[in-house]
Amino acid sequence: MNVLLIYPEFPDTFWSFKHALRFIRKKASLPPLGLLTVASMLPPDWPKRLVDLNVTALTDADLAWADCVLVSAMAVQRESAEQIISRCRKAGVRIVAGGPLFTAQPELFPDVDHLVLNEAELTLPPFLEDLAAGRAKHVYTTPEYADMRASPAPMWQLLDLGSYATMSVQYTRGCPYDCEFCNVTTLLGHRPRSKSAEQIIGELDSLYDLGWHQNVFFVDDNLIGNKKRLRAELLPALIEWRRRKPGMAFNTEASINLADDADLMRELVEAGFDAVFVGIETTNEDALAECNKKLNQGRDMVADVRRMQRAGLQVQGGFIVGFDADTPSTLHRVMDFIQAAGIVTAMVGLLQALPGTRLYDRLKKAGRLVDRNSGDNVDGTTNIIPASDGGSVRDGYKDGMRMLYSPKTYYRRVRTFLREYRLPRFEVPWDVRLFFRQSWAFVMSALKLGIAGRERIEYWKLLVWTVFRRPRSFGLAVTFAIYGYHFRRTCEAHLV
Ligand code: B12
Repeated sequence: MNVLLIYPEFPDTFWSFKHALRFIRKKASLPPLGLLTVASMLPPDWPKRLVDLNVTALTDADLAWADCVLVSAMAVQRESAEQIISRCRKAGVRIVAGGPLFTAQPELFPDVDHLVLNEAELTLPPFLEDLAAGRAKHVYTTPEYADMRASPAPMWQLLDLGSYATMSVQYTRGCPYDCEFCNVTTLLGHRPRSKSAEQIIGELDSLYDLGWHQNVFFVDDNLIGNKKRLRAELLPALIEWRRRKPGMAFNTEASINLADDADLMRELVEAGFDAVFVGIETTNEDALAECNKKLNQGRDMVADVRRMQRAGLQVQGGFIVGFDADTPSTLHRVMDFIQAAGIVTAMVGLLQALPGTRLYDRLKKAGRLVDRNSGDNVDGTTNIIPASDGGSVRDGYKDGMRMLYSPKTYYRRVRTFLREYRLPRFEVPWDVRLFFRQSWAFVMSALKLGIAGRERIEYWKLLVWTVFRRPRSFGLAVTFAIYGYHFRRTCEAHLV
């Protein structure tokens, strides 16, 4: 059975990093980890190929080669996924689909032959068994959650590693909290389930052996969901591992209470983490209560962010506006917070209700949903019909985002961050390819942003400031300049 694994294209959005990737001559920011994991669960003797549409085109020859196509997607990739499905139908290839988009809304995909939903560790084996016996069904689903210790290492060999900016691994799934808008707990449950430290070290080893010595994203919903296990098992193993295999820098996602634990922050940095995405959501206490984000209530979150930055962790923040409890001033307060805390990468989204969430069910019952949502919470659209005041937050959203990423505001924020940040001292072995890529990115940024760009004054001001005040952070300053260009392009061109 020739199996073609296809990953649909991401639209040009905040998280696509498309405009930034050109500077480092990469095509995609992250690999399709779900498909690579599923590939490892298929019979070893089936020939397998991967087509990630973010990296390469899908050709008719690819489809002619395939006996079976496996598609994975999240909601934001829906349009591209629909096109793939229709091409497969025309080519007469059997289609199997799974991942968050299909798990949340299987009824939208009657043309898919087999919807293998939830976690493949549980639903793929019965499907494969039925397929072999010639009685494969249309839908495979389960109310159970998988044991991560039985989850195989992703099949990295299918990737063209050089096309990606970052690799990813997954230590845990699930999150102990219960925020009303989040899809994670519906898909993956409240009890964090983890792989063993040996599994993660094995995955990192195989990436290292394939020549990957750069960034790795731990795509956990909340890495610190089970702190005890993290500190007892994974972190000591990572600290020991990087003594032998230096170079890789890690980033991840965690809840704000990370800032309460100085030892944990120190150990994370020692283990190689230098950045963390935190769901801060809003500074409006009423909105935090509305969405049940209890953890963030009653805190001084600027102080929290600073503690993490001083410990050596860059904080990237997720923010949401458009809650019923929001008022016209909410957006400005959130933006003031972002500036004060020096959160360079701040994803400020309009509240959307994703199918499968408690928010979706509540608003559906109240008759407050419109038909379709884009799945991209940073494009200025929403499927929620506003309560009376919410409308005014939305009216200001577009201008607010443009302001947040305007050169003056953005570069000032970068300086605020660099002032606070204690850059960890990682040993990075000399790598000629990395050196050329970084040099190329610097030259390109100097030409595109420093000479041709409308941010030219801010760009040079930042670099000169960094050379004198934070010389070790020079590379980071160039990276931020490039990110800023991407965010600005996205805000200007794609906010609808
Ligand atoms: C990494 C990640 C990203 C990366 C994507 C990188 C990439 N190339 O895929 C980035 C940072 C770009 C991203 C962005 C966004 N993301 Co995201 N992301 C994740 C995250 C944290 C991990 C995904 C992952 O790699 N998981 C590990 C693999 C092993 O799991 P998996 O893909 O789910 O695969 C398993 C099953 O789903 C299944 N499976 C998957 N594919 C297939 C295919 C077949 C054929 C079969 C049989 C089975 C199967 O088997 C696998 C093993 O069990 C998830 C949360 C999560 N825990 O999954 C959110 C998640 C997928 N993201 C989500 C969202 C909403 C977004 C954003 C809109 C912003 C946001 N609020 O986070 C943007 C949209 C992108 C854009 N605007 O361009 C939602 C998706 C909801 C939905 N219904 O689609 C999730 C679930 C998080 C959430 N808060 O709800 N994201």
